[in-house]
Amino acid sequence: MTTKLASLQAWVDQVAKHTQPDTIYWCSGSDDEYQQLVRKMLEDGTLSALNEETHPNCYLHLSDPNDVARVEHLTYVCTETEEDAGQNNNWMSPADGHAKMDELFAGCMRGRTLYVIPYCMGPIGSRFSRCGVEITDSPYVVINMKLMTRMGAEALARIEKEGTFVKGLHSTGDLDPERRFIMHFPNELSIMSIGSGYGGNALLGKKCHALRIASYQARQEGWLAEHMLIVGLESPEGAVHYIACAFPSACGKTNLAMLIPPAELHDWKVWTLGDDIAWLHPDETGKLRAINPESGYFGVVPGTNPKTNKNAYDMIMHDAIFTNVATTDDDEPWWEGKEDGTPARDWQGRDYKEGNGPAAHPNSRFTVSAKNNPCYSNLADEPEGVPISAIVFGGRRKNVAPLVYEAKSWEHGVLVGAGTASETTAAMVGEVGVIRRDPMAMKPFCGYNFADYWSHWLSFKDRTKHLPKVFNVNWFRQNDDGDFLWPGFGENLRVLQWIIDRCEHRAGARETAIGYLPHPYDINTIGLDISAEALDELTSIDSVQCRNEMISLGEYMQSYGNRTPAELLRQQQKVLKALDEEIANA
Ligand code: GTP
Ligand code: SPV
Ligand code: MN
Repeated sequence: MTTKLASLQAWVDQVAKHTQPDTIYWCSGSDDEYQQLVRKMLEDGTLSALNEETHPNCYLHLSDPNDVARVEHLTYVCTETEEDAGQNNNWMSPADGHAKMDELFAGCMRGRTLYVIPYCMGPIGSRFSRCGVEITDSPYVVINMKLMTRMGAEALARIEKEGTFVKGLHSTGDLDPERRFIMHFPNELSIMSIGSGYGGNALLGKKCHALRIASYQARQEGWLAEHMLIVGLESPEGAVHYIACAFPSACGKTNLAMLIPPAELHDWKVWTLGDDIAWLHPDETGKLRAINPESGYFGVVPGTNPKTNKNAYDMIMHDAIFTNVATTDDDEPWWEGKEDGTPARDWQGRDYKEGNGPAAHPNSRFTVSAKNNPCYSNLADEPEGVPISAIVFGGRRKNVAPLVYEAKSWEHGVLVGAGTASETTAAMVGEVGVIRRDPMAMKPFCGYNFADYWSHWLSFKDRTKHLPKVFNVNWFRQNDDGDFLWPGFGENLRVLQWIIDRCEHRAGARETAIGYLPHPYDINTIGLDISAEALDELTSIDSVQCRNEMISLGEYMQSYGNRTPAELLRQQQKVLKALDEEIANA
């Protein structure tokens, strides 16, 4: 396979000349090709086979111990001016970015194979989908892209027809963190990534294309590219509502997207559309419609067990790639929170010893095709996507944020999204458990200035007649002993039920300064083991804490200077004033 598209051929030739690979291989995306690459990697030790009986077609990859998560400090957006990238991004001028990357890429593929991966983000036939080509020297990236995207011949055919595509150049380089960079050139629709073979740094269709480049394009073209799951919730009456939820990395998207209803809500059905990324477009009827650009999952392994997420647990029993998990004596994958088996070797391949830290890396991941998911929606391939009833923001907060509340308007909802803050997780390199601002869960992924991004969000007021309602959730409130107040996982459906009932104007709430909160009795707790005190705490707010939070949000938004939309600051002042009144009346 090669291509009849001259611009693509010219780019591949030029990259090959610069990086000096031994061989060039055009990926067809076939199952045979996948198996051949797996065999090659089993031979050279890049992969090892897991227990064939319990985990057919499952493989383990242990990455370099220095290369286990996204590297936000080495991720850059190269726009003409620094202002356009915004303080939410690291910036380099396009000229400097190119100079740096050209130097690092020179000769980097000597002795290696250059793989050309044509891919399509979104259903092949959808007008909302966008194509790209990733060039990589990592066969591990190729097999992951096969599971995560619509990759190969069909994508190439669409690229040749359209003539445009996002160019993604990737090399694992020498894995030295000093020579690792993930660089984006949004105006050129191009990405260059070197020095990492891990997840979001290397599978360029995902965060680099479908979020950073796509968010930049979406602003120019009037749509949204977001770090959101998409899930369909079918009530016992057969009505289906689709909701899109933006939670920061490792804060519960995959789990919510394939939730299993608790016994008391057994007559509800849950359908997964996507677990990480949503592309949202206003349609002709004034609704917001969503597609999932991906076709597989790169999900957090630790914590997955038959009680927390049976769908995910079953889904990764076959045809899955495990990265950085531990293994048992009989080569079954093992991780913290699996609640079955004992580790024999840890994620670095060493004999497991308790003093060496967790057996599986906290950011160990599974890669599987969405076809493995027992509740994959039959609308996931629908070219027009699904209409969204509610947008839900959330984060990991020990305190301050209640279990759930509803924003008072679209503009207020944008403030709620902009105010998302969350404890950091192992998904990125750095300290874990520190609260940081993560507006719309897009801090690592917005390809341009956040102030312009907030204006873009506000602009949907005029673009879209039937805007979704906006909510905020927090599954991670803790008591003084550090226990979670809310059981989470499947029980989260009880909160989603309230959200849907609010959309249908049939659930109660009380108005507070920060939005509409449920009374404790507005949440369906039939059969739920939760104390009245815990439920009271989950459904109440501390006005003084909220006021401090609002003040710090105001300072944060103003730190973006005069690009910050005045409307957002007006919304913040309004909430602040209401909180002052609440405190005065207390
Ligand atoms: P990314 O793939 O990094 O974007 O993450 P994600 O948002 O998809 O997070 P995921 O669903 O994989 O969850 C991350 C971690 O949070 C896992 O260890 C889960 O077990 C845990 N988790 C998910 N949902 C809940 C919940 O409702 N309650 C609690 N306590 N933990 C949860
Ligand atoms: C995230 O960090 O939000 C992920 C995992 O979804 S990665 O693909 O590595 O970015
Ligand atoms: Mn993510």
